[in-house]
Amino acid sequence: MPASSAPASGGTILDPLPAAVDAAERRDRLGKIATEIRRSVVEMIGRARLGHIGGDLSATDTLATLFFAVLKVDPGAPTDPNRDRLILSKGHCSAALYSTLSLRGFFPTGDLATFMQPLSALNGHPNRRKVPGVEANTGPLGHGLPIGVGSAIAAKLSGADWRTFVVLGDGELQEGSNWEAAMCAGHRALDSLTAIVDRNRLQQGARTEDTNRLDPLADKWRAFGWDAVECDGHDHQALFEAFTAPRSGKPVCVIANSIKGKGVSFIEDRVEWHHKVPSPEQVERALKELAR
Ligand SMILES: Cc1ncc(C[n+]2csc(CCOP(=O)(O)OP(=O)(O)O)c2C)c(N)n1
Repeated sequence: MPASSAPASGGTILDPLPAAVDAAERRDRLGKIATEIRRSVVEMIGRARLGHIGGDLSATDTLATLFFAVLKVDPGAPTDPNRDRLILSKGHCSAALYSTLSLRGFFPTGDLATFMQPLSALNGHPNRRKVPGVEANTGPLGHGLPIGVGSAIAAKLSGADWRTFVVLGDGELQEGSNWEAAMCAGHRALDSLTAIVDRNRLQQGARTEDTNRLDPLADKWRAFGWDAVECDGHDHQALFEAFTAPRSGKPVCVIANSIKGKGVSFIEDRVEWHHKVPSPEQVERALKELAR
């Protein structure tokens, strides 16, 4: 287990990384945190018999890097006006977000066992009024980036230096609202805004490039007035560097090349695991592969 401390509310929280760690230690510690998040996702979905396991596991390293090494957030003050904002636009991957928030200390890890249960705050799609650390209600694809643009405009108008990050699915980019938002962000030079595309090349039921081709994806963002960089979406150091590069006067899109289902061999890059649920035996196998 990575460095941890026990919250007053019970369960285990993991400590964020200090700013001064070197690249090797950052990789090591974020890798261990990501394993904990993945284990939690598998357990939650296995218990609830519902969820979107493939997309949860592909976005895990992005969420781990953001919440444990990049975002200026305080779980004790989740609505601090000066906090950075993270919007999970691919809201169907709520299990990864809840696991990350909880392990970071936003709410007790014991609550994760209520995922999808009647009256639980941990619904299939995140709700900002129910869950500390959730910045926007998402689930209907195509809404997170427009909300993120509004957030970045607000920061700019008030002269504040907090940042907004939006995690998008690649299939989600087929929603036209993303491109209206991208055009607006480019026009307004919203350089406090970072969009991250979880580029796992699968969507629901098919490959993105067979459904509605996205490539050349970086060029599309650049044409809308953004900087665009590509990196390995499972390399924590590469993600860290992409998320913390100096501001350039333009919004930034990080295309995080990822594998849907990353970390569990029989789930990786298989279209049926968009929202297939592992059997109890498969949960056991997955947890063995995700050994600490
Ligand atoms: C507007 C809208 N249409 C359809 C859906 C149903 N839906 C949920 S996830 C998904 C596929 C999303 O693919 P992608 O963005 O690539 O996510 P990932 O593969 O990373 O899970 C679809 C079509 C939805 N949530 N919202």
